[in-house]
Amino acid sequence: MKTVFSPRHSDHWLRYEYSGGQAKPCFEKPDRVEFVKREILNRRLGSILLAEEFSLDHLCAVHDESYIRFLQECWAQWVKEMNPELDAIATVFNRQSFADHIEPRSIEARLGKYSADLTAGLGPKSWYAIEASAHVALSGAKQLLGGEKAMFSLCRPAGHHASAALMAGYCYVNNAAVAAQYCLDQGCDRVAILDIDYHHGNGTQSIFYERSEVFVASIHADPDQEYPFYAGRADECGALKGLGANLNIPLSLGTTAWPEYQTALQQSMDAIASYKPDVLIVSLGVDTYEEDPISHFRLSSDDFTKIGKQLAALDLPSLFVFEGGYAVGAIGVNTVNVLEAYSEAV
Ligand code: OKP
Ligand code: ZN
Repeated sequence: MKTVFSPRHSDHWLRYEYSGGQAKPCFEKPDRVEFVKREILNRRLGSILLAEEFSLDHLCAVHDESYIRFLQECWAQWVKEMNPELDAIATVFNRQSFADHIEPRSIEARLGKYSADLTAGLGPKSWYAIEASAHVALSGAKQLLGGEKAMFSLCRPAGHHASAALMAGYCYVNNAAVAAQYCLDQGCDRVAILDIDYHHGNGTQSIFYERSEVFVASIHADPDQEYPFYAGRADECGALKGLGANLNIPLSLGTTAWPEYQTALQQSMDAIASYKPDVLIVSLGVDTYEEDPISHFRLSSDDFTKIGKQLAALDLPSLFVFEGGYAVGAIGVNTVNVLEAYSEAV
């Protein structure tokens, strides 16, 4: 399996993340994808291609133009109005609707308008990494439509918490959604997205919630007890034309190990098989790992091999898009275990 990568990912890094009333060093750091890249080379998974450039239109096909403009302009405005020594991060949120139609002037107000929470900030060059990450996903999709059986887009930053006009949970542009929309624009009739990151892919769900051409399935920690908290319940099945095209499988924190996970994976695969998509996009997070520092599932490194093998049974052209995973010592092994087992089984 070939991988697409961009060195520009390292333009994005933040000083702190906030949780439990505290500023802490970031779990989401540039090392993550460097470790994955190294393991791909060590295990000879396949060649590593550099991302191609794409028009911004592909990002605006799933995101509001005003939001993309905000991502581009944020840092320069933050430097003028706030403190260039600190990360650009929201402090106020519009939870009423009086000014919803207004593009705010000040950067504090714009940050609040386009942030769902305090888990996504911007640094001096973050936009360049965000754009490159979307290009990594688009390049993978292009290769797939060009005839590759499977591709890995080694995206960073991740995307699955980003919705049409909100950044959240380390995510800015929804790379998997951009790739899915690209596949439709290039002639696919139906695309399935399977999100196996530990956290619910609330951004992806919201982008396609009312549409039938994209089936979205997610297996994740029960939002009753885990981020993103406000989405990911089993009764969220899609709406309007998208009714029936969204599947959530929440699993319990602490107790979910391979037997429970395998059953959920098979259930999501059966639903995808009956949807009969032209292509499958897998939002691949490996934060389901037992030693992940922010997550609470119990998958072992060997279980990731089983995931790859099981997914191969769908026998669909598949684009793997990288999402989360924070146990950097094992992030490469776990990710390549999925991809290698998939390649060997198809
Ligand atoms: C991104 B991805 C809650 C802290 C929230 C944000 C997690 C973002 C995960 N106590 N942490 O899906 O791996
Ligand atoms: Zn995650």
